[in-house]
Amino acid sequence: MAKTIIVSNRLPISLRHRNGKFEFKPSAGGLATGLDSIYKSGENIWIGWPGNTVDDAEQRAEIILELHELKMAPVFLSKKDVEQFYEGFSNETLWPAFHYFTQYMVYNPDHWEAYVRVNQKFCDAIVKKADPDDTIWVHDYQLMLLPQMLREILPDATIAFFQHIPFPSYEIIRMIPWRRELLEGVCGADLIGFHTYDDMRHFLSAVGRITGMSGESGYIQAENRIINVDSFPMGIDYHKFAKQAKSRKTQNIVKDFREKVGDQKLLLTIDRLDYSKGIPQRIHVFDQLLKQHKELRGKVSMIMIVVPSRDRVQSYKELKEEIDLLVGRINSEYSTLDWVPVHYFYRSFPFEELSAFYSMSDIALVTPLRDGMNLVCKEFVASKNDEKGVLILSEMAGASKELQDAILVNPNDRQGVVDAIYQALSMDEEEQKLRISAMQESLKKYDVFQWVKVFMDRIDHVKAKQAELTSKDVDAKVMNEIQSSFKKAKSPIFFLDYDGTLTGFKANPQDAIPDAELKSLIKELSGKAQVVIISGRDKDTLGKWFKGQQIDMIAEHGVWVHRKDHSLDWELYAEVDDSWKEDIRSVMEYYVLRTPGAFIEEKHHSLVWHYRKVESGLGDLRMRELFSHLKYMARGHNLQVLEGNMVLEIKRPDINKGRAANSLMKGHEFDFILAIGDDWTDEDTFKAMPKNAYSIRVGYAYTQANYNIKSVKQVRQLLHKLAES
Ligand code: GDG
Repeated sequence: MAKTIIVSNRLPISLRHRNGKFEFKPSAGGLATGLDSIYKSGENIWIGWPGNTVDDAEQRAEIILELHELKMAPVFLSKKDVEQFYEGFSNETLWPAFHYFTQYMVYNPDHWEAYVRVNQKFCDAIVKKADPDDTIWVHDYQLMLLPQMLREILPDATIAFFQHIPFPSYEIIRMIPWRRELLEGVCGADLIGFHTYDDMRHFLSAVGRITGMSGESGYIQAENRIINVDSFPMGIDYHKFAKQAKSRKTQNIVKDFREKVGDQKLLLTIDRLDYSKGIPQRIHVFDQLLKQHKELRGKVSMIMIVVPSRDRVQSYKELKEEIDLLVGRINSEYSTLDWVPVHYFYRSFPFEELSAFYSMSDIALVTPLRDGMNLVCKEFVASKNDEKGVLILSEMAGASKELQDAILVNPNDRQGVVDAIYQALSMDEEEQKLRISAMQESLKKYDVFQWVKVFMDRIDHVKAKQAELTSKDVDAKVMNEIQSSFKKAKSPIFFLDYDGTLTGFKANPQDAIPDAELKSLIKELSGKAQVVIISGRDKDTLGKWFKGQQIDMIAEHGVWVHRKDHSLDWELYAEVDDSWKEDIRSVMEYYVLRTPGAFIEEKHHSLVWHYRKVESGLGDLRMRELFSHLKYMARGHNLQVLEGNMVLEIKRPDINKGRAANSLMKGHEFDFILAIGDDWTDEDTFKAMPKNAYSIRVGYAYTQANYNIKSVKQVRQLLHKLAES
């Protein structure tokens, strides 16, 4: 049976070296708790770095055995790997970039090389354990290249990726020299998750702009499959926090702590040591509060827990020194013999003590400058069994999208945060209860188990969607079937669209000239079948490009036809009334003036507004505006507005490729019909085809055609196969 493999940089344990022996300490982090039921069941397994370097082969073997018992497998990293991959590229390039701290970004090619090397190490370790149809769920920014590396070796595996930290705007991503590799790496996955909608939309925009892959409604169209990108806000193990806060052990600690600090309002802050958390800014805020509200001195204290983290990275070392200095300064300025403004702890606490801090504090001050989600604020709310307490939360934390009943603040607005604390200190109990209970309801419902469930369900959904599309794929078997049916045929006909079908798109449409290979392919085919090029292009271009070929051509979606055995050059296939054009052209021109790079193409029966060369984003925006403008006008003229590949076309609805193909076939018997196209205009052709025809759409989009084919390259492969039959 297929199994699930969880992969993260760190395993949910810590490996410690003590008295010449190794010890494992399980981590009770949110992710580990949420995924507990997954990796501990059946044959499932968690693969990652155990968090310490081990060079001795014997010790490694011992660790592998012990971890095996815990349903884990280690990826061993060398000291150099840790320095360059983890501390280097992950924490000195990606972390600052993704949290908008571009001033801390390091661009070091050696670090990048190490990042590639270590992602490969992970890949090798996984491949050793994985079966071809397993589900592999990769976590976080340290492993962005892994999904694609895995895809190459395990093409049929189900691969998912979740990023726990923010995904920034394209403006930041473009600064990273290895941006394309990173995005293509992640796009090896079938499902890509982020905490918030903003993260996912930034990701989609970066993928579109940097890799050129198009996307719509959270789906990226990769070459041979669709990829779903979605938002999955992570929750906590709500009941664990609620239960612990109620426990006798924690309540005894609360009593003890409370006695020690005396009758104080307590303001709690808990973070890993990180510049993204806004710790120094918070001390400045507290200082300002005590300056402005002298009456609060002696009555309010801040409990500040900073958990040591990444302290070998230079910017973290400096941050630690800054915090030490600021705490020293504020305490020396305001302390009295029986009151200290800031109780500062640079260490981590056991769970029951952490719970006691949550439980006894009146206010949680969670003011990161950027945070993917932030679980501390959720844990504080879950620990408030009496529903008393106030959460002050930064708008820059992903959690702020859910916890609208917190007092939301901009952490850069110092006075705003001071006022928020003052508001929190004066908030009556009734309001506190209303706010806390509303947040509790939501946190109970969307807990970490629900998060895992929704994510895993979504993986199934994407796979089902992919299967639906690939069930129609022109694979080797289908190619052989088409070939043998073609071989038997006495009067075969091919309807071939041009752009996006026989040749790829070019920024300038006039540059998409048929290459030598295509010309000779068409020549060979036309010796064996009736070949019809059926395109939206104007007749002059088609005529010039295929001059001398023994083929039929349908231009402008069926306005014009050129028959190979007729003496007439081009024959008008549809009566055209173009009195509508003037009105529409003036509107389109207005949008050209406002949109550098856009241009109008006039065809016999239609007007086309092109935006392929417009700055991405702006082009879409203007197209939408023009679309609604034209739709309104189209009604009066009985016209049809259609969205194509970077074009908007307005035309008469009764002129289409399907109608033209039908007229061309009328009165003839064909025993083999093949129609290939790539966009909505070809759907008319597909619809018009008789049941026994082979209709194929290029790309894995929904279609009326019987089949989908991957790309132009595969179309040519198929046609070569038929030409050689
Ligand atoms: C990343 C993203 C995202 C803290 N002090 C102690 C302690 N903790 C625990 C808390 C909490 C966890 O550490 C911190 O989690 P956060 O979510 O707040 O922050 P990051 O570590 O930066 O996590 C973040 C998260 O991934 C999940 O996707 O929310 O945005 O940056 O669970 O309880 N635990 C114990 N003692 C302590 O002293 N036992």
